[in-house]
Amino acid sequence: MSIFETNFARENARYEALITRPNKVSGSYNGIYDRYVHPVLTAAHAPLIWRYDFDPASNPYFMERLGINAVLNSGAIYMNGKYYLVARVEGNDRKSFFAVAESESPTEGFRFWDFPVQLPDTEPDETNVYDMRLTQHEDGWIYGVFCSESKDKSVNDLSAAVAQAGIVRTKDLKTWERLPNLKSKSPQQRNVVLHPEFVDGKYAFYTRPQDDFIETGSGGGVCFGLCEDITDPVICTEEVVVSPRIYHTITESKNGAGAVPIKTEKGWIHIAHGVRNTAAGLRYVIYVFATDLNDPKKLIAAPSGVFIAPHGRERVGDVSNVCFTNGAVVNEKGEVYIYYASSDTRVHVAATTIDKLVDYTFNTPSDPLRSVDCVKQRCELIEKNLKFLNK
Ligand code: M1P
Repeated sequence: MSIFETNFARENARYEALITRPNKVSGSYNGIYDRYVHPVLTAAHAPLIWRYDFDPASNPYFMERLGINAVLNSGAIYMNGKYYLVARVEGNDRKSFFAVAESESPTEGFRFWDFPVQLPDTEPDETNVYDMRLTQHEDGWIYGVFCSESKDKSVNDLSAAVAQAGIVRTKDLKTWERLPNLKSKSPQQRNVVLHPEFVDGKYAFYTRPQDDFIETGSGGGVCFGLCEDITDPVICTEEVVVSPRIYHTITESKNGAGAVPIKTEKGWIHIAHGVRNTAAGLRYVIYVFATDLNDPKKLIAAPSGVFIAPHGRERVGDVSNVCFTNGAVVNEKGEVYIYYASSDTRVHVAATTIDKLVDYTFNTPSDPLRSVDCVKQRCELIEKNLKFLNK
């Protein structure tokens, strides 16, 4: 066999073994959700036809020509009995793009379609796109809201950038119509999510106003605003804070909406991310809050602290100490699958149910915000437990 044939056969076999590898629940337990042992998507899940030139004449060593650096923050949707992830795929060139991976199982077997999403090129200054949230809206469209990043030409700083919310819509995840970027009063927007239902007859967005590309500055947290016309998307109301940044909590530095809110009998459940600063840099964790069914800007539950934090090998990657989600699905059995990326490098899944998520959201105590009160809160739990143990 030629070098090409040997390398091609080996890599093809490795790829198929990876895609068909069974996944299983990991040993860690909290009663809230199950983590899975293997990531569901990694850079190695990128099809070989995306990366290698398959022509032995032009690629005698079967050398990678267009490498993939990471597969991360993934939108998710459950349709017609199948699970679809619209992942952020980052090439070795640092540019991200979107690609659809499909599986009949929520926890394993995700295989990318042959071609990545080819977005209509309507924003000439746009350099990078990432982190699509997929909303199955009651108007019949599936919307993808993502970060559209451009260089900030107004300042003399090579890395200055502007983040806006790009919007596309589709019926089949194959043909995508691009709509104008969302306009709001904030100079920058990232982590914008479209609510799945009309509110007061209007489209409703969870936004994250920010003064700067990285720092949210005066931005008070995850906000909510309405939009009359999705084809000319402008936030026409005040952006009111739904889930605030709070001193000495997991949202102190910033936070952002994550998965599209999940409708339950008790309220809309939001799975978001919160960020705090540390000597080792920013630490991103996933947290949960709930809003009112009839008024989704009204916070009705805020379980204390972290829902998912990076564990073990999840803690290391291109941007270490990060857990981030922009996609979760619910199937007809009431099972919930939360797709979260670790350290901006690969995508994992955590599985729970609507019942457990509701229990967690509405029965986990909220953060008392001061150590002395946290101790009181914990002592109450201990006293209650000791009574149960008859001590
Ligand atoms: O690197 C961590 C995350 O940083 C950004 O999130 P935020 O806007 O809240 O800082 C996003 O760019 C996200 O893609 C990334 O995972």
